[in-house]
Amino acid sequence: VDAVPDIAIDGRRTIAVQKSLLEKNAAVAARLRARFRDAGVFVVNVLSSPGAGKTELLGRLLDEFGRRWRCGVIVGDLATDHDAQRLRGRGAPIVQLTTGHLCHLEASMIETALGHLPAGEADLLLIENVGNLVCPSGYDLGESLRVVVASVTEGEDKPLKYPVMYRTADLVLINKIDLAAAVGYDRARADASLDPVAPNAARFEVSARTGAGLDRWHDFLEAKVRASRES
Ligand SMILES: Nc1nc2c(ncn2[C@@H]2O[C@H](COP(=O)(O)OP(=O)(O)OP(=O)(O)O)[C@@H](O)[C@H]2O)c(=O)[nH]1
Ligand SMILES: [Mg+2]
Repeated sequence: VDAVPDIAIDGRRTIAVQKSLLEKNAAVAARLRARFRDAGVFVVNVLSSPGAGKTELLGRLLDEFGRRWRCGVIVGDLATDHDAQRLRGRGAPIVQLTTGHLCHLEASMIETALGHLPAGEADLLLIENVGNLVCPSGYDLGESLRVVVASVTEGEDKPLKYPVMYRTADLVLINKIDLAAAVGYDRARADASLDPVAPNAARFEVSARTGAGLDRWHDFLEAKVRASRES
């Protein structure tokens, strides 16, 4: 997790509190990471702006893996259980976290949510974070893989405008590629925005709607899960 830079707003400095919150979160995340490692659980934290397609992509993933792997899903939203309802019946238990005013998930919430998943750990735990390109980036959830979903309808410059989020990504899924022509998506400009902030993150173009590109993403994930089991 990146250290939060010291920022003066109207001459006041509030960052010390943020730092201590992040330190507390990091300690819980470290505990979670050890627990997941001991239990052999591979954990994916999925982040994006609202509506980029996190739930749709997770639904597709469950359709592929839900009956082959023991999956569990934790979804976070400010309000409603809409995402949990969409994901139910696809081969995995779902826990919906509603955060009220909080714009991100924290490691302690994941610890609590684990108590609501069936006994015996999963092979693959999927976490859908609250839709937000800013707040969730600083909060480690003990994950093995951090996936940022960028949809083509958001504008190609978003990685440059929200660099902290993209800097933490292990993988960027460029979703809604079926709409690329309709919105005049400029691939070269998108790459030029991603290159400075996420040079080492894998990038796949996908469409959760049509299924285009999903095989590559699913194969990538399967290889990661298998590699983590062998290590
Ligand atoms: N055309 C198209 N629409 C998509 C695609 N993926 C998702 N959508 C649509 O985009 C809308 C938002 O998708 P969600 O899966 O709810 O997005 P989300 O990131 O989970 O949204 P929040 O949880 O609210 O942050 C829905 O109407 C989806 O059907 C895609 O690949 N192509
Ligand atoms: Mg969602």
